[in-house]
Amino acid sequence: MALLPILRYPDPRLHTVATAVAEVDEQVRQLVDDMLQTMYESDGVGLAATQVDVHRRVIVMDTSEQRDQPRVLINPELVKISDEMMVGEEGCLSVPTIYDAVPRHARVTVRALGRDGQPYEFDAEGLTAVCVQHEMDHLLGKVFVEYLSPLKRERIKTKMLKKAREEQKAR
Ligand code: GNR
Ligand code: NI
Repeated sequence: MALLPILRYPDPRLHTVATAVAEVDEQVRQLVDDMLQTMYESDGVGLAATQVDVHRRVIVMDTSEQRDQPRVLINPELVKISDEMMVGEEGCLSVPTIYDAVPRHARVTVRALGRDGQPYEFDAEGLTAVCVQHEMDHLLGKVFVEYLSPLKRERIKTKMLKKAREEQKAR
């Protein structure tokens, strides 16, 4: 297992479109395990491979209270989405300290491959539905701040660059 460094917005690599996994082999299982460790260590509810600079369609999530229900989504697809939308406060490990409202489908049905390479489906609502949509956006190169106004996005960009400079100085 290994802790992986997480890319920070506005890193241009966050806008890379991930490609499908052809086969769930040992290398993919290693990536999944490293991503799970990184997600738990960072107290995130989800992590997309894009965020650790691996541009394959791989997501890990755990939206359980006890943080003991890891989910692995390889080549995820939304097979059903509700017309009903909801707006929740989102954050992102790639945009630390920033939280804002994003509209999402209230309910989704997801099909994906698990860590064992077998296809499975599940219905999600609430935080799990939000998280699936947030993570699938990452795989398309999209960060949640892109749903905000250009003015807010510019302010966030400036704040993140300043924060990165200060962290650099402190090292
Ligand atoms: O940890 C996370 N929390 C969160 C809260 C509300 C909506 C989405 C998320 S995902 C985020 C982890 C992350 O950045 N995943 O890409
Ligand atoms: Ni994120």
